[in-house]
Amino acid sequence: MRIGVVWKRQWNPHESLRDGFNFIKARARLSALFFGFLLLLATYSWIPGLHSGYLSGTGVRKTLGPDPKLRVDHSSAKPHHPLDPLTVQEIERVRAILLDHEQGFGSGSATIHSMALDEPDKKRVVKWKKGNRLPSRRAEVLALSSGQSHVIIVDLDSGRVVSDVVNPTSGYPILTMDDLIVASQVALKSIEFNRSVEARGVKLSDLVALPTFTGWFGPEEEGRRILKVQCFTSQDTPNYFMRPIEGLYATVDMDKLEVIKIVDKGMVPIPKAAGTEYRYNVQNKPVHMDRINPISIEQPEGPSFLVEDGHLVKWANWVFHVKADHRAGMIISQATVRDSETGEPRIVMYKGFPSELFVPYMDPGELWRDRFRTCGNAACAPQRLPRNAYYIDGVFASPDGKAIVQPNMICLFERYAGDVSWRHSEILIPSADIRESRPKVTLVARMATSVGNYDYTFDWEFQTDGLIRVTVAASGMLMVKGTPYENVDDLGDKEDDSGPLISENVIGVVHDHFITFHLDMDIDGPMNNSFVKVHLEKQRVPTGKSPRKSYLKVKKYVAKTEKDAQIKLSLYDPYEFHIVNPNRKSRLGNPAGYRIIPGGNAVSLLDHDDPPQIRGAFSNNQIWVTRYNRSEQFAGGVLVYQSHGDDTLQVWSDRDRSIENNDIVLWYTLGFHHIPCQEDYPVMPTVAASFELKPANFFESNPVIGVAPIFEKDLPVCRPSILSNVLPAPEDPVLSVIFACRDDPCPVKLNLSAGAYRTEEGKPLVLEVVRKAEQQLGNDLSCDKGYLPIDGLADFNKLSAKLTLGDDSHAVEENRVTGTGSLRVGAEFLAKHHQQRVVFVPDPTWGNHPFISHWRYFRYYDPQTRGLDFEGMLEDLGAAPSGAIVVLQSCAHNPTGIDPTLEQWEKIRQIAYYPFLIMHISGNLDSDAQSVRMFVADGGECLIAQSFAKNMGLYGERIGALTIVRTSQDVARKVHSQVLLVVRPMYLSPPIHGASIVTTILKNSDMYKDWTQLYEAIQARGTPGDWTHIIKQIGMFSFTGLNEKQVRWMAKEYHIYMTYDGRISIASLSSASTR
Ligand SMILES: [Cu+2]
Repeated sequence: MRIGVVWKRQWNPHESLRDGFNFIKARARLSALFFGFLLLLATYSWIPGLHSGYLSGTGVRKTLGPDPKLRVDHSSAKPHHPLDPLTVQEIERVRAILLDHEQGFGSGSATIHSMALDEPDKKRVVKWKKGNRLPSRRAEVLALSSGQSHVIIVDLDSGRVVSDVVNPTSGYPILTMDDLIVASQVALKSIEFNRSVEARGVKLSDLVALPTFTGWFGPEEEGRRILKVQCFTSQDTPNYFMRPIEGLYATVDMDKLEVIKIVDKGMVPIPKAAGTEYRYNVQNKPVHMDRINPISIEQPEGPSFLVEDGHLVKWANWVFHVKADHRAGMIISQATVRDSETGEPRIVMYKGFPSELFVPYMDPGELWRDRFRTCGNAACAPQRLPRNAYYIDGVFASPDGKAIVQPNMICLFERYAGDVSWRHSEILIPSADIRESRPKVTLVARMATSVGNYDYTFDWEFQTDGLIRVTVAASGMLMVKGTPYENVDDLGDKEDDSGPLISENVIGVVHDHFITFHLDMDIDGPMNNSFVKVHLEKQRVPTGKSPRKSYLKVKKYVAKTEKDAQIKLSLYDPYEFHIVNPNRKSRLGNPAGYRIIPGGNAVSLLDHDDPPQIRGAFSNNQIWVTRYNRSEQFAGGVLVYQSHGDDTLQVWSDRDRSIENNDIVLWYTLGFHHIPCQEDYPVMPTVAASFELKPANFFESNPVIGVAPIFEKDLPVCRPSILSNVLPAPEDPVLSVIFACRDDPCPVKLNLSAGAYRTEEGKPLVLEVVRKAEQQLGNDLSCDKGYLPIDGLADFNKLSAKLTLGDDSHAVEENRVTGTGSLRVGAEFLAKHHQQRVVFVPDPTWGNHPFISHWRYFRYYDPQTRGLDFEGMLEDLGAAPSGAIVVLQSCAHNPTGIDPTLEQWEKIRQIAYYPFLIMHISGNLDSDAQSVRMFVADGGECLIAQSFAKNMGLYGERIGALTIVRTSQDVARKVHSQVLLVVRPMYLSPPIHGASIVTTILKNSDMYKDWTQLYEAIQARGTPGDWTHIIKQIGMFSFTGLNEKQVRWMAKEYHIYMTYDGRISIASLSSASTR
């Protein structure tokens, strides 16, 4: 694995990689400026250093935690603890002091490569208690000036630079953002380099240039800071890592800003873009597995931990300090656990952090041989972690000394996965049913970081039994190499040494990962710690004493000096490794201790005289113990970039200082070999490795014996619903508009979706004739509230059929008409008794109309002409299978408002085999009903559904009528009996009130006249406005022609809601709302 980072000049961690990618492309098009780079062999560091941080310009940006309560105002933050990181104000003050100290910082000739708290002496920190004055605050600055690496100590209390020394060891400080940008720019200014890119058919606008860090390989590269720039193409993919331009790179002198060398080893096919996509929303690869239901840990009573003053974490029996660090990522300090007998806080570890990372690639080629250490300038990705998480920001300095806030860099959360801390079931005591167990709930401090091609997660997990587990997980993109071959069979004996073929033209280069942790263990105090090797030694049983031949015996060896503690792990020579405090004994006389328990691990097999291994020498052993030395923090040395390996853990340990009964530091190197395989393409599933720090005779007994189990009564009810597999219904175009409008807090909003008449005040309009009918019903004491028969009010059925078919209808006269209910009853009846189940509905139609599962659209609306697509309609209906049911709206088509002419109706009548007519009638009955009556006139059969919602304004009464016209009285009778069977399980007996109102109006000639002449009455009163829609209906709905996107935009920007097909109802408008 190698690590790379894609950077943008205006760096914003909230933007996705894709944004960065587009940015790169855009910038590349503009100026052939490329910000991608690959970070290799730099100092280990986890934040970017760039000029424009969050704090430049408009002021301090606050943390964007998921919980608004967690927001921190960094502009006024103050330190509370001696180990608290530099605050924004302190960073700005250091910057001001440096500007006074050295003019180069103002002119740009001196650059800040890192700035962090210069931690006070350990003794002072250990003595410090809350409420005491803080020890003087100091900053340590690593800067490059005139080609020399300066270590500058700034005292914030006195406002002075107290020391400025040139670092005596080899190497350079962490590269800055500008270094990386400049390296790309320098390479891309080279005509020769660009020509080589274009010769490969790669457009410069698709080019991603990544500066790759260089190692140190002797005199040729001595005395100058260099970077190598490698290229990828981003054509048709955000995953350019899988599309390397193999065999081409440029070496750049970072101080002279010139290309030293361009290497072009000839064309190697660039791997294809297909199959490299990994974004969920973009890829459409089928997933051949069942869906996993959403899962989450919830803490209804909130988290059990407390974060005091921003960095001090208190949880269960633990207290520790946590902070973000520009180089280590996350530092845990002063981890203290409470004694299980006395409650006394006991220090376990003074400081723990990942100290160095080493990733050698197994390709000795010139470009690849350098790629062996991947550290540096990683972007700490804003974390998307468990919902019960608490977030802590990082505050850092940019190369010009300005403060940068990295939000949500660290997160804390409690973890419980049903695991058991301890358990026992007792079966041999029959009288007692003993089943004891304790849950394993842990607290995790996590830092996740995007390091270009790789994403790393570092977890420090604290257990109540005193154990600390450290886990490193890596995922992301492999660094791959282009190859001409597409199949292993083509390779033959030409097999690439550097790794296996993992996709067509893609070699996954074999590499190792090593991460060395600095673990400053202070068991019960900083002094008096010893490192004990607890050896399991095989003993022979003396002949004849026992049938057993051998057994294992524990022998302890206390390491005297550092060389005694250079440990290479071996399964065949097993040891436990303890850090003990011989001065703190348990009641039984055992020294209090902690042991380090290695997890799966790997060792570096490179020769010790191989230059990468000289610099990565901290991986020579898996365990080291050194005498505490304030300056020995980073296992690869202060300056790692191009260093000669003269300041590593190996060098310090070889001093062989005494470590017995002293202040000592434990180092642990965790590693794995990585032989890539096909599953690592195009993105690698997470691999993880861990180790543990576990109490050994530290407590008097099991410290969690008295912890409460989890009681059922304390848990939230969380039972799977038998309906949990029900998928959410697709969005209903009308209902969702109504809900969206209802939930819109804007006081001025307009819902144009509902097609119901409204008064000026926006209230539903009640016709006067309806009021009159209700009064009459109210006064008629013979009216009761008894059940209606299943087929409803006989008068209502007859009158509504007459209304539809006309007074002189033959069908009515000949008793060929039956009916009750309306659309839904008709649909159910057809579903049960009609052979041909296919239903044709107009495209578009009202959302309730596709009422049977087998429905199809016929063409109706032509968006080009905004009129009827009559040709299309005839064509579709002509092709319908014999007996197909055709749903037709008799007039005032919903939602388009467009109707066929009478001539067109006649043609439709001739081909629509089985019409189900939806009747819209209004003031002008006879003309509205004309189309319907045409279908019945020649003795044809049909179903007619009519509603009294709109024409009488009886929306809430839910009153409608189904009229079924048959060819004979006999058929009509049989149909009627079956319709009743349909009705019975649906609603048994229809509601009485609406039917009574309608019947009253239709029976009473005066009221009937009032109703049918509503339009005339309005006109006679001189009511302003055009009321012709009452008689035409056409115009109540209007098709605006807006598409769904435009409709959503109208709702968002102007709070005007309409159905997503762009239909509006004129009836929803009033003079107030149109203002
Ligand atoms: Cu790897």
